[in-house]
Amino acid sequence: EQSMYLLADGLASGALIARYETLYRKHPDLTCNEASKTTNVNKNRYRDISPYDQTRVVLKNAPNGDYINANFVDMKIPSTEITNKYIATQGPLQSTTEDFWQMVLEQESNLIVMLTTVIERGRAKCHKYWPGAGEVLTMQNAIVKCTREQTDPSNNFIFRDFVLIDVKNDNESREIKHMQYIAWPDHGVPDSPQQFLKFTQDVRLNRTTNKPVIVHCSAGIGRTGVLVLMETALCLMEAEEPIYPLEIVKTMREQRAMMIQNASQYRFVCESVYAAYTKSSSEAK
Ligand code: PTR
Ligand code: PTR
Repeated sequence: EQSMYLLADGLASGALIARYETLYRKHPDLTCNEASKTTNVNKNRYRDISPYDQTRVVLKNAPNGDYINANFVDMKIPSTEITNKYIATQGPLQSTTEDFWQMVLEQESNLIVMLTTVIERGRAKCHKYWPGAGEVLTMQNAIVKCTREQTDPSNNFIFRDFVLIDVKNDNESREIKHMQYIAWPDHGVPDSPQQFLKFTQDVRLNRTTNKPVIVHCSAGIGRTGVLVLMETALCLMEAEEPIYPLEIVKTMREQRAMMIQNASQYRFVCESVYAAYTKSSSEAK
C-alpha cells in the first residue's frame, strides 16, 4: 500500500519520470561483443539494439551458428516461489526465422507474445515468421502448423495455436500459443489501458510451465519491457509485495539493455499499475 502511495505521488509530481530518466539504459559492466561479430551483424534487426553476452540465449543446434538477438530475463517475485521467466527478443528477420524456431524448440517455450504488427506506417517491423491458418512452415529442424487463428472482438489482439514438430527428435510435437497485440505502435503506448491490462492477465493465465515465455516486438526492448513490467507488477500485487517500478526497470536492464524505451511508455505502465491496484482494492471491498 505504501508503495502505491509513493507511485501515485511520483506520478503526480513528475518525480517518477525524472528518476526514470537517470537510469542507465545499458549496464556499464555488461558486454555485447557477440552481436558485432561479422558472422552475426546481419542477424540484428537494428544496429543499435544488441543482446548482452552474459544473458544471451545461446542456440545449441541451429544450422547457422549459436547467435540470436535474444536475452533471458528472469523476474523473481519476493516472498514467493515464483520466478517469471522470459526470453526478450527482436521481431525475427526472414533470415533469422529458423533461429527463432530453433530457440522455441530448445528452450521448450509454449507461449509466444508478439507486441507488434508486421508493418507499421509502411515500414517492416517483423517478418511474418509463422504459417497462416491451415498452413505449414517447413524448416530444416522444425515444422510449424497453424491450427487456429482468431481475432479478438475488440480488434486489439490475434490469438493463434501452432503445433511445433521437432524433426530431429522423432517428430515429437508440442502445442504453442501465440498472442499478438495489434494495436500498439512502436515508441508508443497501447490505445487502451483496460485492454492492455486484460492482455497482460491473459499472458499470466497462458503461462503454463516454468519454461520461458518468449516476448518480442520489433527491437525487443520498448514494448517488450512494458509488458514484463506490467506482469511483474500484477504478480507482486497478488503476493501483496510492494511495487517499486524503477527497481523493476533496473532488474530488467541488467538482463537486456534499454528495456522500456521512453518516458511515455514508463508513465503509461505506471499509470496502468496504479489503475489495476485501485481496481483490485475496490473489488476487494
Ligand atoms: N530510430 C530513431 C532514432 O533513433 O532517433 C527514432 C525513430 C522513431 C525512428 C520512430 C523511426 C520511427 O518511426 P517508425 O516507427 O516508423 O520506425
Ligand atoms: N533504432 C531503432 C529506433 O530507435 O527506431 C531501434 C528501435 C526500434 C528501438 C523499435 C525500439 C523499438 O521499439 P520496440 O522495442 O517496442 O519494438
